[in-house]
Amino acid sequence: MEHTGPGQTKHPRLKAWVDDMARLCKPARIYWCDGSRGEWDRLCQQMVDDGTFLRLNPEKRPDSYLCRSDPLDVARVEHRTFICSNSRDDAGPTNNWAHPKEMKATLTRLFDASMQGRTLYVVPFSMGPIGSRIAHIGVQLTDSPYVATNMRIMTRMGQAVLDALGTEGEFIPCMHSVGAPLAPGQADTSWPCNPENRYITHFPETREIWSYGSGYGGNALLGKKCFALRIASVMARDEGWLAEHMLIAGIERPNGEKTYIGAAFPSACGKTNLAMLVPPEGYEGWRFWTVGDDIAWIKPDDEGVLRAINPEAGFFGVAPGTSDQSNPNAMASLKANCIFTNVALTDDGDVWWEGMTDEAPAHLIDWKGRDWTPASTEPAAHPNARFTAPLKQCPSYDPAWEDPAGVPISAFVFGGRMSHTTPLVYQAFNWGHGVYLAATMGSEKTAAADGQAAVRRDPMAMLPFCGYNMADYFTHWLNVGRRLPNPPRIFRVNWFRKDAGGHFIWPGFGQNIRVLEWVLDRVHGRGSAIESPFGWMPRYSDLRWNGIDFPEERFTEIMSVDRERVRQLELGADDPLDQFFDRLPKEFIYERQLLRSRLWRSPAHWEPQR
Ligand code: TSX
Ligand code: MN
Repeated sequence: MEHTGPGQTKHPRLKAWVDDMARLCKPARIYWCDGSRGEWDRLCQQMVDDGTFLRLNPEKRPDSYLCRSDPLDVARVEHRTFICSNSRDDAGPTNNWAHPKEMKATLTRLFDASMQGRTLYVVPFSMGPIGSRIAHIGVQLTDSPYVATNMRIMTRMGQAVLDALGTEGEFIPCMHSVGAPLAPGQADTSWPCNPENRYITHFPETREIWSYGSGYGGNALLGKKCFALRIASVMARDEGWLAEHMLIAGIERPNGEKTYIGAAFPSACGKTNLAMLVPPEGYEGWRFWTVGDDIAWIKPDDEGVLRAINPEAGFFGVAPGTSDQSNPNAMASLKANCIFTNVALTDDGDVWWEGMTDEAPAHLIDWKGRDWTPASTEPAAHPNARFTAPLKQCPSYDPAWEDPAGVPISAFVFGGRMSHTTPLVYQAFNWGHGVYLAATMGSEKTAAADGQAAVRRDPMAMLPFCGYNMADYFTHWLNVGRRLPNPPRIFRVNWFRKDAGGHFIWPGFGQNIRVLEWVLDRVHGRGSAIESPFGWMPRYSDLRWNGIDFPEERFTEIMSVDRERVRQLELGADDPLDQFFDRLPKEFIYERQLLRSRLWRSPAHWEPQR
């Protein structure tokens, strides 16, 4: 097999593995990536020539590309995602499971000659700053140049990683094929994939990833959800650290005090917007710093301080809804050097998506390549259309985002979208209570009809991303806190409370910093609070209201608790913890009883007093 490409390694085990896999996949050639600018240019040009990429107007979006996927390959495929541990119970009730031997047999059959007629790209990548004690290396073999170019933005990719691996460094092997071999003379498509036969598989015991049939997002950029969350969560359990679905942000007060938080939200809660928050009027002199918008690797240091790195180097964000109003820092990050997938194309060679501007352009090419006008019935961009952008282009990027030591985490914030049953903010009584709050968090399905929106439980926003039994994951969280002399404080937030008229009560976005200021006050032992059935809550006077007109009645409304409604939701017939009964930590049984007794007290309607 012909090895090409500038990437150089002296790692015999890596070379042997690549040769083995090439013998299985039978690509036309092997290309070792070095991650250089010249390589990026060549791969992008090649995809432009093939019709996979469209070069955007260099005056509007320099060095940026539009890519349209197959309409059948537009999102992560959770029903085709498997955790292949030896025991089914180690995957737990919330993961698809397959026996590793059987899955390997299936995959070996599928990968056999799967790369025929294509190039096998060797993509060495580091999750986290190269050399950091919290970082880890992976090598992805893929037949998708789209994946190779996205990985250059999303990770530290190329020769520096091969150098760091040396002759015997550890790496996570990540196999990926779009599952569309080319017979001799067969014409390629612009987005090869295999929608009928997709497998996103994880082997937690041997720490391998095999992905087949999809070229999209988390199915294909294996450093992200597959490695940094599913496999890393297993490594973290075994080694005493945390791999979390969290943004990392630093909040700096005018006096220079800087405090870092990790925050977890289920999808459709505006996590990327919060990661890039812009302080509003009344917060002059405050700075908000972005370390990461999606994933945090968090490890105790020698002093017992939790230190966090962002394992990624870019944003793979949902485009629709992103605008200069909702997230100006994201919009600024997208000015150049980006890949846009499944967005619409404007007549002057730029991108557009729903929510970017108040008014849609008079004419567009939609994400399927068809003419589009505001009269069209379908959206111009796919609702899961994405941008891939370098983190360094974000105006709010933290100077410490590449610090190999990581940043010290003082608070964990857990949020969801709850119209009625969760107050704006409250603090857990202690670590164990906080882990219980995080484990029972949920979010309303936005698509649900009026009235009682169904709550989708998503513990720690990790439901689709934990590589082992979620009940064991709860136990691991409890254990991590027990070993820390001063564990981070834990908070629940909810930006999405609605009034009787169905309107959002809280203005959200930049105003959320008022809530975070109280969080910081609590962390530093300054802020005052009152006890509620849920936890410690701020009174109206505990938040700062300069620069905004938000009356006390509205605050009371947003902090109130209808005990019966919460009882129905949290302790009713379908208790979210019941499915984990056999492995549930004992502490959770106590927390559930304590919550029950607090909710049973009168008055039925709890609200904060002055
Ligand atoms: O991202 C959001 N955040 C977090 C921002 C830092 N969104 C966007 C929706 C999620 C994809 C929000 N939407 C937030 C929020 O805090 N809050 C809301 C609800 C809301 C929407 C509009 C208004 C107020 C609240 N007001 C006006 O549009 C004028
Ligand atoms: Mn995510």
